[in-house]
Amino acid sequence: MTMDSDTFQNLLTSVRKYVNERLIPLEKEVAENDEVPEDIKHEMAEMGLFGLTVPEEYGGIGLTTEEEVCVSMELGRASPAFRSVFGTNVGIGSQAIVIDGTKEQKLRYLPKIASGEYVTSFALTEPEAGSDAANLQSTARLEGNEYVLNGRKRYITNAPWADVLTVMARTNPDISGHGGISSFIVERTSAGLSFGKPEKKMGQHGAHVCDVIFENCRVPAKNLIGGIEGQGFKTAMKTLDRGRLHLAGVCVGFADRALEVALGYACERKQFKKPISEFQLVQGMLAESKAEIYAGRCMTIDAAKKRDSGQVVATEAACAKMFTSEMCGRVVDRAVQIFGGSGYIADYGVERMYRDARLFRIYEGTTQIQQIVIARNMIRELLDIQ
Ligand code: COS
Repeated sequence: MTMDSDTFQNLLTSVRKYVNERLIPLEKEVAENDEVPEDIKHEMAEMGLFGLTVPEEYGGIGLTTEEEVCVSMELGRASPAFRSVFGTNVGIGSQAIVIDGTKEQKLRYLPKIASGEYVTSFALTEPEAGSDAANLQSTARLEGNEYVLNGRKRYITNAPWADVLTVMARTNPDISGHGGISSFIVERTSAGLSFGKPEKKMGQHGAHVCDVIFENCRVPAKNLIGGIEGQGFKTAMKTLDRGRLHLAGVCVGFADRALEVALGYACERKQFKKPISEFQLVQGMLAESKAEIYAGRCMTIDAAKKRDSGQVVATEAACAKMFTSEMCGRVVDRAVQIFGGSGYIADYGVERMYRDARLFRIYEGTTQIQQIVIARNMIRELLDIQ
């Protein structure tokens, strides 16, 4: 169900206020401590942020994709670590259940995901299967009324404190490609489940990733997502389509913030007896950034609208993720350039933004994977017509 426009505008306004007044002032502290304070997590739960995309009948806010990307553009303005607190619940951690879960699975898990009682993770990537997701090697063998999972997942966001993970594993070892993969809901308390140590990362401090290890991990058969084996890869791809749009919104928001910071500095900083914003080469950087952010915003909203109208948006989601993450990298790079020497110094903040933005081009599918998705879909469409 779509929210009425006044209620939605109120939500956007309160998220923007929260980002400006509460989150942005805490960015430095979060980066230095590598930790988002507990009270922030509680406030986010109270605001309903964990349940943005969970349907209302399961306790969430049930935003449309278009509404979701508008919210992610607001949230994206703050350090990505903040969004990461609830980002997996809103995006890839919950959507496999929302999109393909059985009624029973939805009833059991979604209300707790929406309230923030359960934090979720999406466990697809493995040490030997990152971009080539259909080649994953983790196994799930049916024994009585349980699946026994073995394998290792890598760089799993929020895994250090995830209560529930959606996990892709191979139920049929005779099928080497995507057809042998199924997806599961795995609870943290499952016997045989353990976690690696949190990784030290280049940026996005405060957001944590680690390995997830399955050693004869026992999962009830009823936790097979959708109750059908062999559908796990497609569930993951559909989940990523929505996740990539969410992330595109985040990239637009983050780029917008970087430009705001760069513009403010350019108007303040004087060289040759006048603000550097009066120099046309600086203006060129500001103008290019503005136009690119506008393009990214329009593209993301258009793709989200198409998804809401029922269209398959694998191509559009890949275009939006690719364009906005690359665009964000360029905008943040220009922000550093406008700051000059200060851009390289930690105290000014843009140095952190530069490191934080680098991950956007990698996670939820690298730019090169988005290119493959886009090109292949174009070729398939052409061959279908012929
Ligand atoms: N929605 C629904 N179904 C989809 C789909 C989508 N978005 N994308 C692919 N499928 C289906 C295909 O239609 C195909 O089904 P059929 O065989 O029944 O026709 C099946 O899934 C396999 O698709 P495909 O042949 O394209 O799979 P490949 O293994 O060749 O490649 C890529 C798929 C490379 C695109 C995929 O592995 C991928 O996205 N990798 C990156 C993973 C990623 O983003 N990792 C980041 C970590 S998760 S945060």
